[in-house]
Order: sequence, then C-alpha cells, then structure tokens
Amino acid sequence: KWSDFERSTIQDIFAKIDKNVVGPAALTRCLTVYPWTQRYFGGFGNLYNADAIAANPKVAAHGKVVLNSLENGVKNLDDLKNFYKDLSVLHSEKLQVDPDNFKLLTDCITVVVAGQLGKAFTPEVHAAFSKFLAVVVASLRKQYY
Ligand code: ZNH
Repeated sequence: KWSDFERSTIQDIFAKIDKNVVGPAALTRCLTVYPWTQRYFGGFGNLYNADAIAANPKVAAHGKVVLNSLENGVKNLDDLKNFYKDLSVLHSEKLQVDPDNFKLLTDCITVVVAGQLGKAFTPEVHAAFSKFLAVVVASLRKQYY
C-alpha cells in the first residue's frame, strides 16, 4: 500500500531531520499546548510551565525514545500493525493513555518536522509523512477495545 515515492520520502525525512531535536521539541509542544497530556507523566517531575517542560531532561529523553520508535517503524513499513502491537498493548493496558492523544503528539511532530525541513516539506512530502503517522497511530490504537 506504499508507493515508491512514499517509501523513499518517509525514509528521506528520517535521514534529514535531527531526531534528538525533533523528539524533545515535539513532546514539549504537545505537553504545552495540550496540557491534559501531562497527566501520564507524573513521574517526570516539574512540568509547571512551557519553560520547565522544555528544560525537563526526562521530557527530552522520552521525546527521543518516541522518535527512535518511529524510525524503527520506518524499517517495518509493510508490517506496522505487528511492529506496534506490543507498544499498543503497553499504552492501552499499562499506561492507559487515551488513544486520541496519539494524534495530538503526531500533529506536533509534523509541525516540528515541517520547521526543520523548510522548503523541502512540500505538499507531497507532507501527505506521505501524514500517511505514515496515521498508520502508526492506527497501529497503536489496534489493541484498544
Ligand atoms: Zn508513548 C512509553 C512510543 C505516544 C505516554 N512510548 C513509550 C515508549 C515508547 C513509546 C517506545 C517506551 C516503551 C518501553 O519502555 O518499553 N508513544 C510512542 C509512540 C507514540 C507515543 C511511537 C506516538 C506516535 N505516549 C504517546 C502519547 C502519550 C504517551 C501520546 C501520552 C500523552 N509513552 C507514554 C508514557 C510512557 C510511554 C507515559 C512511559 C514513560 C516512562 O515511564 O518512561
């Protein structure tokens, strides 16, 4: 279900972005503009305001974990449902994350990636990246019922 253009574009995006910047920036943005997402990160310490969130080392570390997971997803494009099965169970049963939040975080990732790619983030690139994130989110939702 992926065209050659989509495959190469998605791979290309991950080759171009700085994951160690995108992950922390996207998670910081999510926790700041959708403050109810903070409830899952009680163990992360001070999330008192935007500056505190941006400076929080646990937020930064977790942002990198999420981006790494997405990069590994790119290597499993044809089997994303399976690849994210365990993580779906974890988020559903153990972490009990409301799955609507996946979309909020991936939207933040899109905004930050767009900022890093600048002109290279054409409408076609945006569409391919959105499709990738949508399939990841659908895969993460899979074990919820
Ligand atoms: Zn999540 C965790 C991924 C979203 C919350 N995550 C996690 C991990 C990973 C992930 C890889 C690790 C695991 C282990 O350790 O095993 N996520 C992810 C992805 C996504 C997500 C890919 C999308 C895209 N999350 C999310 C959201 C939320 C979350 C939206 C909320 C809001 N996670 C979470 C938590 C955790 C996780 C809370 C745990 C952390 C700690 O504790 O450290």
